[in-house]
Amino acid sequence: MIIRKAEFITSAVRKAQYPEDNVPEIAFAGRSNVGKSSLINLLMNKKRLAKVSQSPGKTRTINFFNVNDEFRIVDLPGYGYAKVSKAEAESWGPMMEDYLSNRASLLKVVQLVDSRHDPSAQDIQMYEYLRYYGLDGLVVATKADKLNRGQLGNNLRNIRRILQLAPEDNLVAVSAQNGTGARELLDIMEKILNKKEGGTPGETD
Ligand SMILES: Nc1nc2c(ncn2[C@@H]2O[C@H](COP(=O)(O)OP(=O)(O)O)[C@@H](O)[C@H]2O)c(=O)[nH]1
Ligand SMILES: [Mg+2]
Repeated sequence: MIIRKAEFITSAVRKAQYPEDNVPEIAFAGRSNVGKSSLINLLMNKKRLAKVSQSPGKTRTINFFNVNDEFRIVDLPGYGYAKVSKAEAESWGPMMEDYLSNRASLLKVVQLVDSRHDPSAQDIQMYEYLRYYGLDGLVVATKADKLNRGQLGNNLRNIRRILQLAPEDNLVAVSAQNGTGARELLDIMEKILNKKEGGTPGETD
C-alpha cells in the first residue's frame, strides 16, 4: 500500500461528532504511552500527524484520519494511565463502547501491546472485548528496538500465549524508531481493506 495522502479529519468524544459511517475504518487501541501515535505517524510517513505525547494520557478523544481518500485510521483513547481524573477514567468505557459496538465501517482494531512486557490485565481485557465484537486477530508489539532478537522472540511467544492468539492471527513487532514492521503491517491492512466487499471466511483474495 502506498500512502499518498494522510490528514486529520476530526476529534470526537460523542457519536454525533464522528464523521459519517461510510468509509472503511481501521482503529488502533492500546494503553497510554504504548506508542500508538508514533506508530500511526510511522505508517503514514508523517512526523506530526498524530500527536506524540510528552505528557502521557493526553489523548482522551477518538481521532479520525483520512488516508488516500480511501479509508480512515482511527486513534482510540489510551487506557491505563493513572493520572487522569476520575471523570475521564469513567468516560473511557462508554466512549469505546459507543464506537466499537455499532460502527458499520469499522473493519478491524489493531491492538497494541508493549513488546518488552507481558500484556497487562487491561490489555487482556481490551483484547477480549475486541474478540467479543469480532474485531480481533491483529496485534502489534511496539518498541521492538528496545529488545534484542532473542528477547523479542521470547516476548512475542509470551504475548501470543497470554492473549490466546490463534496460529492464523497476526502478531507484528514494530518500531517507530527504526521502522521495523511498518511494511508488514501496511500489507496486512491492505488485505483487510481488500476483503471488505463481503468475502466469506476461508476465501482468499
Ligand atoms: N524506543 C521507542 N520509543 C517509542 C516507540 N514508539 C513510541 N515511543 C515513545 O513512547 C512514548 C509514547 O509514544 P506515543 O506514540 O505518544 O504513545 P501513545 O500514548 O500510545 O500514543 C514517546 O516518548 C515515544 O517517543 C518505539 O517504537 N521505540
Ligand atoms: Mg497517542
